[in-house]
Amino acid sequence: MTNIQTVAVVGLGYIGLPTAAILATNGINVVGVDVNQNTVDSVNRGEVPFVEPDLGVHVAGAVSQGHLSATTSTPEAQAYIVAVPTPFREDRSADLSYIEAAARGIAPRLKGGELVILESTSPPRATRHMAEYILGLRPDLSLDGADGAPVVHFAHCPERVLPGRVMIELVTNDRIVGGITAEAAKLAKDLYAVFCQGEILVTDDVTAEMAKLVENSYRDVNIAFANELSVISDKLGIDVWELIRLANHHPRVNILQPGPGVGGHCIAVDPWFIVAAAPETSHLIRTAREVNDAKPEWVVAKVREAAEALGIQPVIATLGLAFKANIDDLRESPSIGITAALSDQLTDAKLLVVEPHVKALPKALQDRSNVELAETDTAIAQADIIVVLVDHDEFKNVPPAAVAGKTVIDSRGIWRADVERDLAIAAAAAAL
Ligand code: SAJ
Repeated sequence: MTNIQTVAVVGLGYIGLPTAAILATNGINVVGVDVNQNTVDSVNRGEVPFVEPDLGVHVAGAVSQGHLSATTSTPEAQAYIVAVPTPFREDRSADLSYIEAAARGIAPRLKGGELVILESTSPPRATRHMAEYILGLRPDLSLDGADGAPVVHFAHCPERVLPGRVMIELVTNDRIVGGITAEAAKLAKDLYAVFCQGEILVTDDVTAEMAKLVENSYRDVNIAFANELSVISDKLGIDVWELIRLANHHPRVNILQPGPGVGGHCIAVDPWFIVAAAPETSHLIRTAREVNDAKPEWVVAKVREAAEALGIQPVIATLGLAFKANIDDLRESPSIGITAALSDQLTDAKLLVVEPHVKALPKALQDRSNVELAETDTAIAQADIIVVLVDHDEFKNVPPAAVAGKTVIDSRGIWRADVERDLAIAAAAAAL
């Protein structure tokens, strides 16, 4: 049982807001803090500023019950959860400036006895850096009570929820809780037990930081394997999705799916934190990043070849801008770079960009005379070349006859993986 009744969640993004909402719907009094006034205003109206299934219901419920509110300045609280971005800099080391800004907001509010949790995905020792930073601003407080100074408890509790399934996974996933001290870990464990039904595993802060990075690197390495197979298969003239489907019938083989590259704010970023921490020894992790980062260029080259083969100034429909299926999150999305490169390289082509989850083109694609946002049906009907970049359900449901006779470059295998659909497309093409 936790004694904590008031929590301030600093950073109301894809992780902070769901965490604030789930704590609040479980009876904790939560104040969300964000530098963006629009985010604060929308949360106070009970609205969610981005797409995440079920989050809206939680936020609206928590706000109307009076358990959740938002503000731009950090209030006093018994516990603080920091969920701010940790991007990487040009040299691929982690940028901790958002954590430091959050720490500057928290430090003046502390009296001693509080728990400060870092949830942001962080390089090894970031939690210690945050603790030292706060105690540097507040030398009257301490980590361990030396000289009788009041203690502040620090822990790292990485989130592992999958965008698109956040409200389910927040409750059901096992959770790692790493304390700088054993007492900090215990306090954090008790707080997460308010809503987490999975196992809560206790360790130290640095192991918890690495566990999170390792999980995402594991996935990156495995996606790189699938992406490399897709390039090899193309050279050999075989269908990689058929190949993977067959290989995965082996009881100990489970190959992931190739795509146009790896996007999102986690898997494309976190492995670099490991490489930066141990550059001499992170061969496989670095190579996986390079393989995945090279995939968008390969897709662009495929489209250019197809355009040359057609010998016309083609209309190209690019399906999807999000970094993965059925979400509106465009962060680090390979589709954006691919679409921008096609616009730069195929200046005579017309690009019809389809993304059912956004109302406007992102900045990188605005003000380009050969790019416009279009509906799925219109783009497919007008296109000579269809490039599938995201496996949104809306694209999966396109009837086979609609794409018959067109050149399809399907980086996600949404149509090619389905043999029956292939046959239906062939039949529709034969009937043309
Ligand atoms: N992707 C593929 N092939 C696959 C699987 C994914 O190309 O077989 C691509 C996706 O299209 C996307 C990228 O990889 O561009 C990442 O997508 P994802 O669904 O694998 O992961 P994220 O980034 O949405 O969420 C990950 C999750 N981590 C793991 O699965 C180990 C999630 O649990 C973490 O909480 C999240 O990162 C995070 O916040 O770190």
